[in-house]
Amino acid sequence: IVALESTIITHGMPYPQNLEVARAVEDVVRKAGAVPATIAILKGALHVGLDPVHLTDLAQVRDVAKVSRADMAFVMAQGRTGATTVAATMIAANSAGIEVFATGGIGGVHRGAEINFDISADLRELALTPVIVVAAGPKAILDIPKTMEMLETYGVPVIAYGQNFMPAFWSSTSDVPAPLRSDSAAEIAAGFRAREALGISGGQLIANPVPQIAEIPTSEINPIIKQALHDANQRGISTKAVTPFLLNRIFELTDGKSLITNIALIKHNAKLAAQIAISCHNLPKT
Ligand code: PSU
Ligand code: MN
Repeated sequence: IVALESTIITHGMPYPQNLEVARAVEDVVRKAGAVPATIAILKGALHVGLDPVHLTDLAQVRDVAKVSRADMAFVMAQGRTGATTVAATMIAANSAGIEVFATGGIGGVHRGAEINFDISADLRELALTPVIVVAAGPKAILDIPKTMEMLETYGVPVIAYGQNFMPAFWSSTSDVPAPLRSDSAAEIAAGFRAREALGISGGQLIANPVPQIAEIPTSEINPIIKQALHDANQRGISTKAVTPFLLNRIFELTDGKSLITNIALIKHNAKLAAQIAISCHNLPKT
C-alpha cells in the first residue's frame, strides 16, 4: 500500500487539475502493482483510502483545514474536514500499518528561518514516525542546506535516488550533495528494515529527482522563487499560508509551467513509492 497526502489536492493545486492529478497518481500506484490510499479527514473521520466520490468532493470543498501533527486531533474532534500534510499523513499511514508514502515535496526550513523560525513540522515527523517518504526533495522555495542540517540533527536518513546531489523539486538537481544514495527500491526497503532491527525511530526521506524532460532548470526557477518570496513578504503572508501562497504565486509567474512539473514529479514519486512498497512487503520484519 502506498499512502498519498491530501494537502497537495486542497492547497497545492487549483481545481480541476488537482482532481485529475489525485486520480492519475492513484492510477500510477495501481499500475506499478500496489494499492493507493489517499488520506484525509472528512467530517471528523480519518480516512485512509478515499473512494471516488470522497476524492471528487475533497478536490472542490472550500474552507478545508490544512492539518499537521499539531491540529489533526482537534480538527477531528470538531467534526471538521481537513487535508493532511506530510506530517499528518505519516501519522495516519503509520497507525494503519502503511510503510510507504508518496508526495511532491516535503516541508522544511524556510528561507529566513533565522528570523521567522518557520520550520515545517514535516521534519520532526520524519524523525519520529517510521514511514518511508518519497518526495522530489525539499521544495525549492525552502532553504535546502538548512533543511539538510535539520534532517541530519533529527537523525533522518536522506537518500537521493540515482544521483549524488539533492534534487530541488522543480529542478532535477541542486548543488547540495546528498548524504546517501541508492539506485534500488530493494535497497531502500532493506535500509528501513535495518533501522527497525536497530530500534532507531523515525522514517527515511527518499529524494527522487523529477525526470529531466519535465524539469524547470534552477536558472529559470530561482528568479521566480525570489519574486514569489518578495510578494509573500510584502503581503505579510505567514505561518500555514506561506507554502500554499508561494506555490500558487509560482504557478502564476510561470504561466502554469510549475504545475506541469509538479504533476510529473508526483507521478514519478508514486511509481518509485510503489516499487519500494512491494520491496518492503517482500522483506519481512526481523
Ligand atoms: N508539496 C507540494 N504541494 C503542497 C505541499 C507540498 O507540491 O501543497 C504541502 C505538503 O502537504 C507539506 C506542506 O507537508 O505543504 C508543508 O507545509 P508547511 O511548510 O506549512 O509545513
Ligand atoms: Mn511553516
